[in-house]
Amino acid sequence: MLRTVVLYAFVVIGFLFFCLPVHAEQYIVSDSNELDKAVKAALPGDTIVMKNGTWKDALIRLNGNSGEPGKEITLRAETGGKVLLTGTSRLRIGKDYWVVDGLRFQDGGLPNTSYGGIVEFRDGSGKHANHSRLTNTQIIGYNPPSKDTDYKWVSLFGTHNRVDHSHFEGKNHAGALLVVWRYGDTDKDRDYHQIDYNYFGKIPVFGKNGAEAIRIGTSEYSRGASNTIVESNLFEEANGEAEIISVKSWENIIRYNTLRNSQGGIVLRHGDNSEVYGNYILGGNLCNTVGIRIIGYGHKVYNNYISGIGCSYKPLSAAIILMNGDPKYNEDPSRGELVLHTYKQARYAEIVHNTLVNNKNNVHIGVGSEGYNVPPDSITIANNVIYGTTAPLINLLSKPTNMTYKGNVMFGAGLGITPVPEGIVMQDPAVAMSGDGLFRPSAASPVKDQAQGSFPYVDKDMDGQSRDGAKDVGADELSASKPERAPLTRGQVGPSWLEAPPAAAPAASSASTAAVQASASAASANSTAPAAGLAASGSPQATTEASGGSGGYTMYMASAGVVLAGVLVWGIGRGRRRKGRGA
Ligand SMILES: [Ca+2]
Ligand SMILES: [Ca+2]
Repeated sequence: MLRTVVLYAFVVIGFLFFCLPVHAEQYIVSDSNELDKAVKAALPGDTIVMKNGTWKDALIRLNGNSGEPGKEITLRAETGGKVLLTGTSRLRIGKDYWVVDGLRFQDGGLPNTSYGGIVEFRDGSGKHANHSRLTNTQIIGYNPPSKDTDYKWVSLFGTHNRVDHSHFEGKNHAGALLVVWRYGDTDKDRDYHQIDYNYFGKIPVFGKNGAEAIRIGTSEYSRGASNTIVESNLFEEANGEAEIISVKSWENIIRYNTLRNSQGGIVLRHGDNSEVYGNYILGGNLCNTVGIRIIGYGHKVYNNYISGIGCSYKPLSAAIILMNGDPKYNEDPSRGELVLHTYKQARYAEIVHNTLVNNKNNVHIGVGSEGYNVPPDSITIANNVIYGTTAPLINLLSKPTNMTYKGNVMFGAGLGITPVPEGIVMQDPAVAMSGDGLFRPSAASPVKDQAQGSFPYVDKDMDGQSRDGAKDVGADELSASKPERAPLTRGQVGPSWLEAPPAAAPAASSASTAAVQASASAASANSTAPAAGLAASGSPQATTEASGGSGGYTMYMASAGVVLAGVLVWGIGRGRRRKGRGA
């Protein structure tokens, strides 16, 4: 009887105990010493709060415990944007399941390469972070004294890390801004990083290679999959060099990004089987702007809207560029020494359902330096709308082999291929500028329902609207359903604490018959809330977290649990003894 009562009490109180919110400690720190102590002490679910103010020359090393799935350890600013990291301050995330939230790097820069980069997802060589996250953070003009000093602003190591809702502006020196580092090409070397809802802005022309906004891999490890996703980022005046996003590995996804007035493009430089879709590339008629440049095998390029590319004829400034291969390229060790740094042949790409409108240069096929004479092969160009006034719409700089054209509608200038191949119809697509500044087909457009062939992965359009049974040619499906996305504005990306400048009004609208799609979606992008104000406390000691109940109460419940466990053990022991006596 007593045992039953004890067990019943245990079940009831134990149930209450486990229903309580998970207790988490909060450490409030005001200098680097306190921060280091808190890092050592923090356990899964805990939060370290950096007090508002200026932190000069701080080296933040997150090298204590790892968090756990759903119980990450968070390092955050007391108030988003109010923790100012200056001088040579930098951050090393060296453990798994950490979240860094709300920091601001400004009024600083690293004097030379011995400092490493600004943010690294590792704490020293080989000590990589996994499943960790940098969010809501800003790095502004954190430049070295000499523009030739090469360091990265964010280096991703490990796997499954995320950089999101952050703001990067004003990088003027050598070195890609954000890099995914790879060390092998096997299945174990897949990265699975996510880079999303960030702002990349005001990167001045650097004048040579090595000033990409994002680079995924290197030629050395370009024969394996990274599986990195770059999505919903906004690039404005990211003019560093010809490659804004440089893909140098297999199986990456580049989608839903907006590139605006940026003198470069999305470049599939190395590796195979990447997908580039649903991007808005708006070149503003600037010189050296690029849409998507393709090298390697098996890429899918679809639902992209590309406009305003180029100012005059340049082979390397066009909406879509298919490069020639270098005959010296060799990725097969059985055929001799590896030569990976040069150009692989472009093969098997599917370039479908894109809309190219008002570009100076549209499609360039077979671009390459002297001696790069392996032309694109087995490329499919299908269901694209090209509307432009500069001839030729397709410029064959080398003669490709085994081209497939299907269902394309092109108009406005000479095609550049005679006779016009089957699969290209020279016909006015009847596009007009819509209220959102994008050229869209009218309801009476001949592109409606006229797509050819089966491309099952194109099940949505550039707006995120479903394709109907008879797909429209181009990136846009005429649809009455609510669009999921539109070209990104600054208010949709970057830190939640950062006030976006007022969005520029879209270009003056001309008469449009596609008004049904004019309303741009304003899907809220920011998923992280700004750090709430905290009670002032200079102590690095653990304080209690508002959502976790009082520490005293937690302590009481923990004690109660221990007592109950003791009672249970006692009860079970009695039961065993009874059984023993009866045997
Ligand atoms: Ca349709
Ligand atoms: Ca649509």
